[in-house]
Amino acid sequence: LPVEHLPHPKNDPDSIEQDVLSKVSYTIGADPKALTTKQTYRGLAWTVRERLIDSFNKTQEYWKSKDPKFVYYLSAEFLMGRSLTNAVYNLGLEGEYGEAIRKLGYSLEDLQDQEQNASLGNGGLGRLAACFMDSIATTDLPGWGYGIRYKYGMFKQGLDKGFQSMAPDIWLSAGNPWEVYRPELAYRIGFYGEVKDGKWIPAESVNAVAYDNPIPGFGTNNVTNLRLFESQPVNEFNLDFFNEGNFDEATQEKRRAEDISAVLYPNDATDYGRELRLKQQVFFVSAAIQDVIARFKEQHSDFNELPNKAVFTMNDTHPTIAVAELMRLLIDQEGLDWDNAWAITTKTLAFTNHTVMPEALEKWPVKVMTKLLPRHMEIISKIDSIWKGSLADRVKAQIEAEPKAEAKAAASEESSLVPEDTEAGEDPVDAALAKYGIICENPWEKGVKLVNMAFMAVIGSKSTNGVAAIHSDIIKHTIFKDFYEIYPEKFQNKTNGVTPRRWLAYCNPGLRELITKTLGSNEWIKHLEKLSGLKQHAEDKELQAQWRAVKQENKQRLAKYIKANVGVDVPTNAMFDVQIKRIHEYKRQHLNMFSIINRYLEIKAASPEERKKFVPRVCVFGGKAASAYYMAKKMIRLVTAVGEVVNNDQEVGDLLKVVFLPDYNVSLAEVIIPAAELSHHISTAGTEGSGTSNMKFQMNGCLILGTMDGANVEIAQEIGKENMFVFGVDAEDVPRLREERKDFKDYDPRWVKVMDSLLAGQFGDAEYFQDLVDNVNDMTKSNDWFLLANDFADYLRAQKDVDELYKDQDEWTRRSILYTASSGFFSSDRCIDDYAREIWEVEPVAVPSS
Ligand code: 26V
Repeated sequence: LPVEHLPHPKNDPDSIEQDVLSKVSYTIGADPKALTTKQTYRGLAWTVRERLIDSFNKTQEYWKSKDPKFVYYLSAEFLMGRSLTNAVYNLGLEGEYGEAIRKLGYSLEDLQDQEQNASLGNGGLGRLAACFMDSIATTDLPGWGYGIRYKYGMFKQGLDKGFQSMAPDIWLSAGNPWEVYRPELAYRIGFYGEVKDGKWIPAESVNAVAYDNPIPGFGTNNVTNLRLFESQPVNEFNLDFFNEGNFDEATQEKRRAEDISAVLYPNDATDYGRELRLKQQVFFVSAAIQDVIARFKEQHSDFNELPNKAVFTMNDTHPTIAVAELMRLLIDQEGLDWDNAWAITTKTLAFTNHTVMPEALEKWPVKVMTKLLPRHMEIISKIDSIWKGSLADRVKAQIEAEPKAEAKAAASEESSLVPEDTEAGEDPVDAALAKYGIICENPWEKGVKLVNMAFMAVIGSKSTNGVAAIHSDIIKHTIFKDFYEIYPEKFQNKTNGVTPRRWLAYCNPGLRELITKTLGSNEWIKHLEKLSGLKQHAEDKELQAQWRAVKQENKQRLAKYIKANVGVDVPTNAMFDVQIKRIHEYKRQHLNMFSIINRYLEIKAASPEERKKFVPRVCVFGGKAASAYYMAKKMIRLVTAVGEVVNNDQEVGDLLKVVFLPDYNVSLAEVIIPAAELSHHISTAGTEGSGTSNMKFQMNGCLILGTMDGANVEIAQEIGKENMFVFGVDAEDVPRLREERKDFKDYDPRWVKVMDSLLAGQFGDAEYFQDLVDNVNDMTKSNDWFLLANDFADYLRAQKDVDELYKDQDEWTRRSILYTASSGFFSSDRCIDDYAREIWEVEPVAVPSS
């Protein structure tokens, strides 16, 4: 076949323009003489798609010829956001496309707003996966992502009289030019049924069908792949049922199958344990592993080679069924024996933990697992009994080695396998097994057994890592203590990073140009450590003035967005103070709100003369609350309720504005972050895995007000702690402070005033806010688990430091430049390189220019 004569797309502006008109006519089916903005976007996107596919094909072909080791990133979430701008810039075609679009009468900005966000994730974990895809492509690593093509992504959030409202995210309604459907690539996934003579006969099956999403790297020819699976019925339609007049049953199999990839679980909080969610997990994990094995077998026959050709990263507990699934496929399908399969599995899988919050560590009821996945449950039981045997032996050996020590005394030792909370008289072996068994009893429901997925992942993989230095340290000594003692070499840290393309170069064009001009080149976009060259210019008044001008322009853009979306006029000479993230008690948006209420009360109490001394602030919030998370929803209402009062108070005027921007998502973050001057990362120390927006704000020269938690600790190291606004208790003091309670009336008088104002109904419905107040005060209830009352006074002290510094704009700007200059370490390119060298053992393979 004369494939060499296939025309490749041409990249000069005229050809692109022609191409867009052709796509608009023949792919979109629109009239090129009367185009809407939306149609133009769609036609344009199709032209970009062709250019992506062109490089994608070359990359995959080249990799196949080289047969390198690949990393496979298994993640239930990929929060990709929009693709157009990112693709055009990463392909290096911004000039050509810019001109072509101008000729069509538009700007890239007009068109990019037409694109729906791909919101296939909840928050930090999903966005991290998306940043990793960008860095894997950019650093030329042979690596693919695997996940689920949810029909409905993260819900759309609205405000209804100040309360969160929810609507489905119908993101595919206008088609999706960024994916390539592969109907011929389908894997069978089984559920239920029974195991007979060691063979599993599923009672229900679906097809996992592939969609490839090409991921372009920046400054490279490489275009890699995010392969997402859709669940389809094996039998589309049952004609027999139909002929009997039973239409519902005729389509039942189809509906049941489609349910699996229908919705992203919006539960960034509790509510685990649903059978459909376990189905989703095994669905995409099994499809991914089958796919990798199929490609492996095209070129190899000896499975002992698999660990040299493939490594899977399990992104949190969601894909950890991979341990049992890989074992099952190797044993039942490929005929390997247990020991051989186990050796391969534990060299091929790696596990990343993203949170220590116990509610988020998935534990599946043995009953659910046995019913849905009987063969997997057999395998898990065997893994569990082998592990328990070895743990018991080690505990016994440890006790025998210290014959005089009582079990209880031994338990208090730092290096004991016996849990610290072992009761007197309890058998220390039983205590260790009960705490660290893969299968263990539900502490809240006697007799109900659970599978601890995180424990299985640690046992079944070659490495376990946390996502920031402090977090990796905490998991070694808390949730995974015994595992760490037995396998210290398995534990690593990989501090998160974010892609500087999307989160600086593309979302903040003004700053991009200024940085490039100052450094004399744009190499920093691919080598972010080069930003450190800005340090020597931090005191340059000329640069400071230009730096401020860029920020001012970005603030104006955000002010316009605020006016258009929530109708509030905000003063752009005020400090833009931002907290955007999922709404959670541990992230403490309410602590921020209490300080805002305090500020409001202080302004109200001040004389007109004193009022002049206040630094005006615009406080911006954004974030979604999980539907079942009662307290998080109240926290949203607290923001809007205070906003309603403050924003309409003539006495306060432009000194304080409080806005909640609904439907926080990736593209909204791209508008907010470049405009922010102060951002809040104020979780109770020890609770936030890493945080990644802190890095995005830092890159964009936004100062940070934060606790010594997650990656804040390392950000403080990079910029110098004295340049960050740090407050609050340290992680190691948290357990003690949680025990040592005092009555809230004994706390700072400003705290008491804030609580009183809420309970007096100064911000509306006092009754509604009662349990929010109780939650951080009432000694008989939650006991202020996240230590808001405790940290409040120090938080106000830090807020005061912020105000003082803002009055000195030169010093503020110097720090802002320093933040950007010190952000090189937090590039996801650095993070991916660390993973590649220290965990994955995968090397770059760059596609040569043809
Ligand atoms: C968190 C929580 C918190 C308490 C209620 C139950 C619950 C359920 C799920 C989660 C999220 C767990 C996974 C996650 O998104 N972790 C985030 O991962 C980011 C990327 O590593 C990291 O920056 C965030 O700190 C971490 O929360």
